[in-house]
Amino acid sequence: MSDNSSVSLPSPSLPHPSAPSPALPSRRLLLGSAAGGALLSAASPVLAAPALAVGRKPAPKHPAAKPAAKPAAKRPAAHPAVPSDAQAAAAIKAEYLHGWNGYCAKAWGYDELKPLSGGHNDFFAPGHTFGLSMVEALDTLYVMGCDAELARSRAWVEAHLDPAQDVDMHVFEAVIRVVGGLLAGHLATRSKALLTRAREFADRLLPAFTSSPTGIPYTHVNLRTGQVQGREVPLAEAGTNMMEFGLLSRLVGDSRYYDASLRAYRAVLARRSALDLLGTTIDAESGRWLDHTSIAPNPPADSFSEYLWGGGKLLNDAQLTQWYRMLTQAVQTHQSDVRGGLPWYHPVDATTGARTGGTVQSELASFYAGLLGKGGDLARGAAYFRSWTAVLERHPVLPETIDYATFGVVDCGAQLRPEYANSAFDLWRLTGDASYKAAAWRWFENMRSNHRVAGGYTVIDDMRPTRPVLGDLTPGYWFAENLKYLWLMFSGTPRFDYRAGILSTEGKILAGVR
Ligand code: DMJ
Repeated sequence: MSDNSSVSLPSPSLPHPSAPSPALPSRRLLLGSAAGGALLSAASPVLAAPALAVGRKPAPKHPAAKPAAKPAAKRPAAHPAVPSDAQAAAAIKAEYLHGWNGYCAKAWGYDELKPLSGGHNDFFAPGHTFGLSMVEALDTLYVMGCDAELARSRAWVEAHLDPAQDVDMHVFEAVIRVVGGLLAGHLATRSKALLTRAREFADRLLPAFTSSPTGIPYTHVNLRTGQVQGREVPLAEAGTNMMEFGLLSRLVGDSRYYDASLRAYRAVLARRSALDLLGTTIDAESGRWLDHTSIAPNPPADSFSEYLWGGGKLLNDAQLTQWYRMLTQAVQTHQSDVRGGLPWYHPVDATTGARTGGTVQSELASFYAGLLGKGGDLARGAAYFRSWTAVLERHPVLPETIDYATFGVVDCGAQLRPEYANSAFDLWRLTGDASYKAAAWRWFENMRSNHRVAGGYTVIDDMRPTRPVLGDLTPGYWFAENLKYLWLMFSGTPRFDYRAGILSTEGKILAGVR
């Protein structure tokens, strides 16, 4: 993908909670604020990770205003010893609570924490809160046995979460984060109020689907008025709703949510090329492709096929599974690349199959290793996981985007993302292979060494310098995903059914919570 401009995402018509990567389009690249702040000790009560700021002054109260010198980024440890499961689980939980306590202390009731400045961030719209980090955290708190924290969050959500705010809501993010979070919270706690709230949200999101002539959802809908906007729809946003909407339909006995999701899938799949490939962006009103590039498994295509597999599994729907297999086969046939024995995926013109770009890959694509494994192709999944592990051998944390021909950094952010750990979890669950636990532990150590600050965990704006430039944000998904995958791998918690559990793209446990 030498010429990434060929796959650039059309600008959304509304202010977007995500910002485009300079190299690959990303609908979920959350921005931290300007650099600043000092990394503090990464010590944990159980496993003393090396302190990073020996002799350093504590972080100033508002470091964003005046970037502080930071200690050197921890280079990847050769292969750190993996502690016992019990020790690892305790360390993982301690770090989760470190982030959680930061949120509670400085951003309680708001969407997201800014752990350096002690401020907060409105994820969906300025001046509006959905208590996003709490919603994202509900089922993680449950499986970690943090019952007091869960009760407090549940009470806030039940009392204060308002699904009728005058907000132009980003439908994709609202479905995977809010509807999914509420459903997972309901399954974990049996709270009827959480299920009711999930349904209220879904009802207010539905006009994005039902008022679309094709059934492909508009990107935004006003929760209060039902007014829709955003007809240029990235592929993943057209399809990443089946797991939440299908489950909701089943739980409340109302097929409208499942039907809306299926109609959107049908509309997109009917427009696949003769090669069974899909483009990147589609017009919700005309059904025409606005960008013919097949960019999977990179964003913004990534979770479109993830939800065909997940929906098929969760809803026992053979049609969805069959679509997953068809699209996956096409991507393997037309987009596979191999460098140094490692598999990668390059973009092609969906109609002709001609290669349209060079060798750029988004970190977000690393989820695909686990998906390939779950979809039945363990060999390819394991090989793609090795590709990303090789990148981690080179860099202390995974950059947002790399050039897979050189492993060079293309986008130097590191947005505290969970995809590599997600794949480690999926592949470990499928195989029982301890090497995935070792890989996940190493990833955890690198995260703890590089993203931990006194106030919680934060994104990195530039991971290239030996003293990385920190951003100032704990993304909501950090509470849903990163440490949940690790916890489930090491804790052996009885609160999760390891055989039957099914998680959404946002790490929500939509089946198998006990
Ligand atoms: C999360 O919002 C979800 O995992 C999504 O599907 C892709 N990745 C982001 C975090 O990186």
